[in-house]
This record gives sequence, C-alpha cells and structure tokens, in this order.
Amino acid sequence: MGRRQNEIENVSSRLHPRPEPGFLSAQQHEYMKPLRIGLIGYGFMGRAHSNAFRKVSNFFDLEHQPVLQAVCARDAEKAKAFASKWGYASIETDWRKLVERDDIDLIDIASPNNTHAEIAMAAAKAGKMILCEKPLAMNGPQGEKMVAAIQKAKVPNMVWYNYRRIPAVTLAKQLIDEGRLGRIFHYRAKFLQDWTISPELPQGGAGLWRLDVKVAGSGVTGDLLAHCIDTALWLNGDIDTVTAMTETFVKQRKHNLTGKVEKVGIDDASAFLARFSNGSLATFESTRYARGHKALYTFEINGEHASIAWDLHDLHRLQYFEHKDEGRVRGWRNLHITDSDQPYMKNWWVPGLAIGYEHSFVHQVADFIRGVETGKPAGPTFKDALATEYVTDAVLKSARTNKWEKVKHVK
Ligand code: SOE
Repeated sequence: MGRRQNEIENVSSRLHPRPEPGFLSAQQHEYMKPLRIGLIGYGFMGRAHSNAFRKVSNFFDLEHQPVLQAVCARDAEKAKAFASKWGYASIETDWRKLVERDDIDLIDIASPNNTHAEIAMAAAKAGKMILCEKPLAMNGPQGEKMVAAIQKAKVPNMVWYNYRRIPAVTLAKQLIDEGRLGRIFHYRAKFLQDWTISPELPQGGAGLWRLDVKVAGSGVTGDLLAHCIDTALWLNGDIDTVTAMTETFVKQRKHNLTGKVEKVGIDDASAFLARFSNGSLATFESTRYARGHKALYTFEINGEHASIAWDLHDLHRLQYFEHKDEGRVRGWRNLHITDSDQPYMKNWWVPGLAIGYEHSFVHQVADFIRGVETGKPAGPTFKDALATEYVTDAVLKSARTNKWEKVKHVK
C-alpha cells in the first residue's frame, strides 16, 4: 500500500473511529440501553436481519440499541467470517449454548424452517425475546406449541413478515382502515419466481433447503404464499374457506446431502380461491416456474369506493383509484411513496428519494423495539403468524382432497 493511501486511511480512522465489533461506543452507552442480539443462521436472512440491527438506531429514536453480541452457526469458520463481516462480538456453534447465555437478551432465528420450533421454545423457556424468520413453523400444530411457549414465558416475540413494512404497503393498510375503499369485494395476490425450472438443480443443503420438504415443510405455499397470506390477513381480515391446487413439476432431484436422486416433496406451484369473513372473494397464486419473474409479489384490492394495487418490483409506488374523483380527471393515481407524511419516510431522506427492500427489515426492528418499550407489541406476533399457518395448512389439505376446506381461526 502506498504512503498516500496510508495517510488517507489514518485520517479516515481518526474521523470515524471504528467501535469494537458488536459493542457500543462509550458515548452511545450514556443514553442508549443495549439490546444484546444472538443470531442463529448466516444466510440471506441472517444478512437482512443483521443489516437492520445495525441501521435501526441511526434512523429511529429508540431507547434501546441492538448490540451484535453473538452469531451461531454449526460451521465455526463460517460463523467467524460472518461475525467479522457484520461486527458480531462472538460466535457459537451450538444454538443451545447461545440460548443459555446470560449476556443475550434476544434470540433471532434465521435458520431453516424445521429448526424454528425447537429453538423458539428453548429461547422462550430461557426468558429471551424472540424474532423468528417466516414461516413461523412447519405447520399449524407445531405453531400452536410455539405460541403456547411464548405465552407461558411472556416474552416479546415477532415473525419476520417484512413486506407489511414496505411504506407503500403500510399506506395501503392506513387507507383501508380509514374506510376509503368501503366494502371490499376482491383481493388478488401473486408471488411469482422462476429459479427452480431446471431439473438439474439439486435439492437440500445450504441455499437449497427450500426444495427439501423435510426442512422446508412445504414449497411455495409456506415460502411465498405465506407472505401474500400474512399481508392479506392484515389488510382484509380472516379467511374462512379455501379451495386449492398444487403441482410438483420436477418430481425427482439429486439431494445435495445424500448425493442420491430423491423424490421432491414440495409444491412447486400453488393456487387457491378463498372467501374472507368480510364477504370478499380472493385469488392467490405462487410458483417458482413463471419464466421471467424473479420476485413478483403483487396484490390488488377492489372496494366499493376505491381500489389499491402494489407490486414488489416497483415497491415504493402504490396505485390508487378513487371513484369520487371528478369524472373528467378520474384514473389510477401512481403514488410515489417518499414524502415525510407517508409511513416511515420521515425517518429517511428528503421527499422524492426512494428506499428499498432492506428498509422493511429496519422498520420491523424499530417497531419491535418500540413495542417492547411502550408495552404495545407490534405484529405479526407468533399468534398472528399462526393464522397464516392455519391458512397454508388448509391450502395444502384442499390440494390433496380436491375440496373446499375450512380455515381454523386463532383464538
Ligand atoms: C425465496 O426465494 C425467497 O427468498 C423467500 O424465502 C423470501 O421469504 C421472499 O421474501 C423472497 O423469496
């Protein structure tokens, strides 16, 4: 490295001293209470959550600041590499040890679906707050045990259904709650991807556990439709009945862990019709075989007075149509959600400047911490997320029975 480069780096480190990984600076300690995080899992979601923990106190005024205390993964080298990249102060290779550590306040579960229940129940028993990646569980009955555990332990809890906190989606919730749509007739949602079309793609192991039914629980129903269902229940209330169809287009794939060609147990595509308790009718569709679509989550809601449409590929916009507008200028309004009176936006930049996907996770941490501080828990809690499990269970059951199935409601 040249002398000039060294000089620049020395000046830069004096201006921006690097805190010890995972620890607050002395100045921060004076007015912020630490919330010590123990993260389990270091994949895509481990990164999304860690980024949110690191950013939240820079943009939201909260009493508590997340402290990246420990990351846990079975592979020590990978855990160390993740810890040094993201600033975690320590590592564990056994989640049970992490859960028992008394220097951890909150367990964040970002590991595959089949690990959620055991970890969450142990964390609840140890009195930790819990953030759990979606879906909550492998199925409804397992989710019920998790809800019982957090209720017994009375620990703050939340599930990372992050799309609720895209500002345009939160604005849709506000408009519906204000009654602007009036009676709702239709709810239409889709989540389309195209990354599993090749029959050469293996199943199982890191990155591809979503294709292994023993680890994922289901395919697109629990992975993608679960997002659509969570948003729908939040925006439009309970679903009473569903009728569904699913398909597994590629029936066998090599398993990364056994090296053998094995049956594929997940649903590659899933579509269902639903009736909501408020009388509205719905269609939901998801697939990983829609060539050209990478993560096209869209919904449209049609009410008596107005309609709303949203598209994840254009996430900072909300399409809004209001019938009461004067006829000559009536039409779909293309709202650009960047202004300070729109949800979350006063915490970011100046009007006109957009934010993105990762910010929904920052918002979720901010709302979780505020919920803990005010005693008014933010959703979706484990209990809220159990409702989504009940819908996905009914969808998978209906695909097997070819009948309309009733959806259990959370008591
Ligand atoms: C699947 O590809 C996936 O990563 C989901 O698991 C996430 O929940 C979704 O937000 C994006 O797509």
